[in-house]
Amino acid sequence: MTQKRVSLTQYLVEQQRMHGHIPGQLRLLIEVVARACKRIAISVNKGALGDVLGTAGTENVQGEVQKKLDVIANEVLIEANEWGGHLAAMASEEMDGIYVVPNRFPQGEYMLLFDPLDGSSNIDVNVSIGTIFSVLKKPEGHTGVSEEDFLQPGSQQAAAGYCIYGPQTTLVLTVGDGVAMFTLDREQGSFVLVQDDVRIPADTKEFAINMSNMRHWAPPVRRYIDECLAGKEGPRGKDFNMRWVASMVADVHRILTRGGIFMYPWDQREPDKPGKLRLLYEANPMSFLVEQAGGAATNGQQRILDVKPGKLHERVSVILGSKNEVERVTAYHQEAAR
Ligand code: AHM
Ligand code: MG
Repeated sequence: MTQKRVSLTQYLVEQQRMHGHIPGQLRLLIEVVARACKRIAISVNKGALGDVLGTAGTENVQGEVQKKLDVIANEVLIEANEWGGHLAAMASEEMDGIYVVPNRFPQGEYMLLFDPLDGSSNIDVNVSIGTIFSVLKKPEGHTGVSEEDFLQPGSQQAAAGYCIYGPQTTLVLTVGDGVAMFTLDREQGSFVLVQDDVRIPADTKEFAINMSNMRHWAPPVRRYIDECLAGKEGPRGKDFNMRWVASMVADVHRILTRGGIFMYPWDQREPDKPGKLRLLYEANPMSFLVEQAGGAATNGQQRILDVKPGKLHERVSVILGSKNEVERVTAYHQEAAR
């Protein structure tokens, strides 16, 4: 007997029916984001044949050179999402301010944030990249929408996820009731459920960090990595393995699949910045997914989902993944602070 296949649409309808916690507008939003990701996947796969590699010749608000695919993915997500009536506004790594849904379309109650193409440095070298997204509800009690409305802690997210463009194109989603993974069936053109209730093991022997920054790290991060590197003979009494893809989506995907710890901590190169990664559309959605899969995510001091953002493109130090390891690094930070 062939196994019954569950599409993303069916999954969402059944979740809504069973738990009633996916309102119609949110379901539409997720379906539209998934459709946009399919379009982005097509561009990614074409590569040089689609003339999508290389730089766009522009810079984003963070002073980073934009790749053609950064710009294309941003446009695809906006075009797909602006007319459905499910959104009030959008914000993106690639746009300075918020994008308010134009007056000619109805305004919805949700707000969408995204990093349209995460892992930009990997685009031209044919290594896994992805789209990260976070969904917030527009605060009630006032008409219109402003940047201020986006400055909610990650614990308020209604949904979050990413789509990884790797050997397979896989959409990973949480609506606050566990984590599910859907792989794109290209012949059918639909995302098919491949894993429900994803769990991250609490312990791990694998860490992910950009080791070339070691000399710039704060002492608690150095201490943790030194202990891992000391292996069986060191205080941890076991050997560790290292991975660093330089696409957060790929590193997080591995952690959701087999455990591990990912860190992009504060470092001395830019002491005034809390970290490299952005809170609202990188750290928050990934932290929501990781917590929903039984892992943990902190900035060394506190749970990332409890951080109250001060601005749209705020950065944050990120430590996430297998619970016991994240708690260990966080404890090292707390000890150092005392
Ligand atoms: P991007 O959103 O511009 O691609 O930058 C974020 C990426 C993350 O995906 C990844 O973890 C990190 O930057 C890699 O940084 P580095 O090149 O410093 O190792
Ligand atoms: Mg990114």
